[in-house]
Amino acid sequence: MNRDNYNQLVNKSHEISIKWRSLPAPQRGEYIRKFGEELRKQKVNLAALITEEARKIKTESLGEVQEAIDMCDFAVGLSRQLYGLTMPSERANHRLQEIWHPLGIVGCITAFNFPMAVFAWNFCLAAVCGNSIIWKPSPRSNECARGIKNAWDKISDDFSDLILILEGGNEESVALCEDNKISLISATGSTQMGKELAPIVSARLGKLLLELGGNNAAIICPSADLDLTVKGVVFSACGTTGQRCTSLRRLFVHEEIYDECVSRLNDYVNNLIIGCPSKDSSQVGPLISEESFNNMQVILDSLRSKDVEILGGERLEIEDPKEFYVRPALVLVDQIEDEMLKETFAPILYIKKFSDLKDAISMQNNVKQGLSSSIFTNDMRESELFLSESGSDCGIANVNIGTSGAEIGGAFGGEKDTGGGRESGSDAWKNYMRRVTATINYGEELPLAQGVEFDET
Ligand code: UN1
Repeated sequence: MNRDNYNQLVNKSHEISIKWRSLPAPQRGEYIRKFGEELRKQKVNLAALITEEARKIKTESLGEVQEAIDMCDFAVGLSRQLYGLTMPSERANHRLQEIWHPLGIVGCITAFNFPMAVFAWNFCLAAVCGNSIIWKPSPRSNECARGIKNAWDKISDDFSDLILILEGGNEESVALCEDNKISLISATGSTQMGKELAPIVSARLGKLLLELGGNNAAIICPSADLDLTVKGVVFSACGTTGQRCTSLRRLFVHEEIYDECVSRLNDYVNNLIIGCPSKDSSQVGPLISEESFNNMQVILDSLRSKDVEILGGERLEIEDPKEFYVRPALVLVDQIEDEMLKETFAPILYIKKFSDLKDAISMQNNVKQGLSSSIFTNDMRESELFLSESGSDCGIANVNIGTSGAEIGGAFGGEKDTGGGRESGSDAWKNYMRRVTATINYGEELPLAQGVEFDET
């Protein structure tokens, strides 16, 4: 990495952040509104870049650009809602107030699988909150990053530098993490990546927002509507070729409906149209790389060596021989296997029978990660238990929908090895600001808090 270039980039980002933060927030929102309009105009072309680089099927690529547009709309509204609380003071003629200010520069590290939406989660909030952003995209997503930057440059007048891209790999990520001038590091990727980067940021007491690995589970109860359940499960497990952090990896099915569920899931998976992601008909595209394919096969081989039953999982030699198409694997386990406890970024779905819902919830929670979870049931007692403090320990808990495909309006993220961060909707904007608690005395006396006396003698 060229240090001079890096320093110049950070200086530019700092300079623009000073100009940008002095604009009233609703004016910042106006820029984001225009950015959203530009993304709408370019939606089809931007989606084509995602399909090109991330190999996502068309409808999912369009959905990802839509997610970025939705974030813009959300942030425009937010630009008039960066509220601070006013609290009653214990002292006469005093007022306590919270004021929110921008942080400065946000460093944003994103992964290959959501090359635009996750950036939009971060940028839209960071920008309305008054920050500039330096974006280190995945080395596999540089064209997507450039596409987004071009859209911003078209509408941003003098504020083009609000988005600066730092292309590269681990070295560039580490440089951002080490740099005191980067107030917040928001990083999306594997748990391993998070564990490497977090100590660097923490050593300088920098702020961190982590969205790391998941090992998401769903529970199917006897009362579930199996038509919607099967569709929800297959989309979550096989959609995006199992390469979402929210992808479904583990399924617990009640014994009463186990055989029927497995047979219907297997039929659905066998009928999936697996093929070139730019074809309208394709439902599942290839894996991102040979390495991903090999990782998947290592896990399946290890299960086979223990005589675990696997349906599918093989490579499909269709169309371009350089692409790695696979049939999603359904792995029927009698007991919890070690392989199930890891996140393999590929379409492998472990299926296990249960008889007691509490056991299913405990198996679901008994992994290091804590991102997303679902229950399929029409029994209110079961769904409420799942959502209660004794239920799912994840940041996302769904009823009668799969684990993936969250809307932007809610806070997105998870617990434990998932990193604890919350991005996107709700009050995630607070991560991108610093809070000032102001106590204002508008009286003529100086009473001290807690009744402390300090009188002249
Ligand atoms: C990710 O895979 O890093 O909920 C993000 C979802 C998408 C975002 C996934 N909206 O599946």
